[in-house]
Order: sequence, then C-alpha cells, then structure tokens
Amino acid sequence: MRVLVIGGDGYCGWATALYLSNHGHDVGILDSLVRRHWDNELCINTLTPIAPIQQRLQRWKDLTGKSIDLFIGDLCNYEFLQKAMLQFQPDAVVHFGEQRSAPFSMIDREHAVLTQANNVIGTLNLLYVMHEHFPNSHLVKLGTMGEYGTPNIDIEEGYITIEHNGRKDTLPYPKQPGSFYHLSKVHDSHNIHFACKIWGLRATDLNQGIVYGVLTDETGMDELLINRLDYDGVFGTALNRFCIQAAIGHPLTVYGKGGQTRGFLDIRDTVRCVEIAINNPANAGEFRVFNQFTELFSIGDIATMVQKAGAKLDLSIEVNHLDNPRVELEEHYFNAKNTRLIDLGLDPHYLSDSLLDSLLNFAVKYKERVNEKEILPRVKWKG
Ligand code: NAD
Ligand code: USQ
Repeated sequence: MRVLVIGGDGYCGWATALYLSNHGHDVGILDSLVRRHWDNELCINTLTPIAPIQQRLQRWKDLTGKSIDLFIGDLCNYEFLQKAMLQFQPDAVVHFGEQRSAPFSMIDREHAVLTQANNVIGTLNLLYVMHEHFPNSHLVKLGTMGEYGTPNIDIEEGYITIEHNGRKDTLPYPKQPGSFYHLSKVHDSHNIHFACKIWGLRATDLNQGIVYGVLTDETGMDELLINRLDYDGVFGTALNRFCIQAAIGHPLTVYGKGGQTRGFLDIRDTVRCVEIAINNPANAGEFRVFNQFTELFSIGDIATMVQKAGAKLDLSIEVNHLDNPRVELEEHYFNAKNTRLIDLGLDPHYLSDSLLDSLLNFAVKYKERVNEKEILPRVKWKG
C-alpha cells in the first residue's frame, strides 16, 4: 500500500514509517519539523542525538535500498497538503502530526490556542483533502486514551450502549479529558466521526496509551536511524522519564499519590497496531475506535518496577512524591477494554525486566546529554 505518515519525523511516526517501509509498503513522510522547533524554543533536547530528517532517510535508503518520499510542510497549510497528497496518492494516511504534550498545552493561553489550532485545523484540512480527492483511502488517526479521562465505570472502545427511559442506543463513549491537548483529540474525534457520517469516509481512531521504549528492529539498525527519547518535564512521558531519571541518579518524579492509572504500550506494538489498522481498513462511512494499549499500570507501580530493575544494575533509585502540577484524580477506578487490536492479531510485548534493563542501559549510554534542570515539571495546570 501507499502509506503517507504525517508526523513521520516524530517519536511514534519515525518508528512507524521505517517499520512500514521495511514491511513492503511504499511510504511517504509529511512533517513540518515543528517539533524540533518547539524543542529549540523550550531549550530542551531529546536524550538521543537525532539526525536531520534528510540524513535519516538517506541512511535508510543506503542500508535497505528503500526510498521514503519526504514532504516538508504544515498540515494547517491546505494548498501544501493538497499538493503533497496529490503527488503521493495515498491508499492510507496515518496521522501522528500534532502537538502532543499535555503540559505544553497548559503553559498559557498562547500554547493552548496553538495546540488546538494546530491539531484541530490540521485534521480538518486532512478530512477535506480526503473528501475531495481520496474518498476511498483510509485515515488512521492517532487519538489518545486520555480522551476518556478516568470514569468510575469500565471504558469501552469508542462507543457505549445506554438504556435511558426505556430506550436504548449505542453512542460515543463520554469524554472527560484532562488537558487542552487531550481536549484537542476529542475535538478531532468528533470532526472525523462527522466526516465519516456525511461523506462516507473510512477512519480508524487509535486511542493510544502512553508509549515507552526506543528501539525497534529498524531504528536500532544504525546510529543515524536512532529515534527521539524525551525526558524533560514538558514532552517526556512517565516510564521513559523514570528510566532516564534512574540512569542519572535523579529521584523518580511521581506526581502526587501516584495512583494515577493509565494504559501503556511498547513502541514495537505502536508500529504493529498501525500496520494492523491499515491492513484491515474501516468500511466506507465507518468511524472505528480501537483502544491501543497493552497493559494498565499506576504511576506508583511503574516507579517501583523501575526501582527494582535499576537495583539489578546497581543503580540506587529513590522515589519522590512531588506536589502534583496537574489537576487529576490520584486514586481512582480504571478499567479499559483493549480487545479489538488483539482480535485482529496484535501479539503484545509486555513490560518485562529485560525491556526495563535495556531501556535503563540505553539511558545510561546517553546520560551525559541529560540537562538535569529540565527534569522537574515546570508547567502547572492552575498556572
Ligand atoms: P512527536 O512530537 O514526537 O511527533 C509529532 C510529529 O508531528 C513531529 O515530528 C512534528 O513536527 C509533527 N507535526 C506536528 N504538528 C504538525 C503540523 N501541523 N504539520 C506537520 N507536522 C506536524 O509526538 P509522538 O510522541 O510521536 O506522538 C505522535 C502522535 O501520537 C500524536 O498525535 C500523539 O498525540 C499520539 N500519541 C502519542 C503518545 C506517546 O506516548 N508518545 C501516546 C498516545 C498518543
Ligand atoms: N506523571 C508523573 N510523573 C512524571 C510524569 C507524569 O507522575 O514525571 C503522571 C502524570 O501526572 C499523569 C501520568 O503520569 O498522571 C501520565 O503523564 P505522562 O506525561 O506520561 O502522559 P500524558 O500527559 O497523559 O501524555 C502522554 C503523551 C500524549 C498521549 C498520552 C496518552 O504525551 O501524547 O496522548 O500520554 S494517555 O495518557 O493515555 O492519554
């Protein structure tokens, strides 16, 4: 298939683009490189030294003989997007190209507006190009488990059947997101659902949990193909951050009580889930939702696991409970379904001691690049 990976210079997108290319698809990457710009603005950097995108793609071609087309530009620029898509002629579009940090979206008004404008307008532009030129191609959109929030009932995959005053209907699952970023994903979901309904587009929303890990078969092939690994308080996510903190002897930064429970998955499963989705397209007019995570853990559990794995490597790791910079429940019920990708063939990589060892060792290898000042959270939800 011809697959356009939007956001293909980022953490999930880069690993996915290489994986799909390696598995026989014709891949294109569309990215504005704005994430590199935001890193510069915030004076933060990935733990790993990532090469410029053109150099990464040249190395991929030299190693495998496979070319990946590159379109550098902004999804919010409709003319650019339309031209790139007409040139590439995708059968499927995988959309990772958004501002994806909850803390970034909560810095101030400007960052909240930037996040929602970037994400919602970009997705809306994509829907229009698909409607006008590619009505049969399949949109695989990265959503987030955080769209659901933490309700006191089980979380279904996108829809819930409700009986009310003697009548019954299957409706979109209620959304209670916890940041302006997570809200942008909810707005996207509604827009995509509506576009499927009125125009007959086919779409899969992958409500992904928190991704951890850095190596895939492809990104581990060569230093120039290395993936980004964020550890700072704005873009770094829980498990990746804890491993890097452990590697440099920084106490693990658990926010509040640490009972916050979330869905997690290995980056090797992210790439496989996307492949499963594109190999099994949604029907025309269907807005399909898959919950994309493999295990549920509380943040406190994750900290304990990292502490134990670190002890085996002679790392002595403290756990600190910081005042929570976010507004969120710290102890709550959380039980989400995730059977749809497994029914289609996902064979998960569960979090294991060996994965934690390898992630910790990887973090130790690059620890000289860590700027310790960037570890503590600097964005507060209450401003
Ligand atoms: P990332 O920041 O590493 O990558 C996103 C990429 O999209 C960047 O390369 C950026 O330059 C590009 N981009 C952003 N806005 C763009 C625009 N308007 N036009 C063109 N390119 C644009 O993020 P990631 O961690 O790879 O996340 C990718 C997607 O997966 C996001 O939509 C995110 O919400 C979702 N997701 C990520 C995680 C996670 O743990 N990383 C978990 C769940 C969902
Ligand atoms: N947390 C800590 N300590 C830290 C970092 C985070 O206790 O050092 C806590 C947070 O308070 C939160 C939980 O861990 O309760 C998750 O935070 P996170 O920063 O790991 O993840 P989050 O902000 O939810 O966002 C990340 C990605 C986002 C994706 C989301 C999936 O950045 O793109 O959508 O994970 S989910 O969480 O399922 O919504």
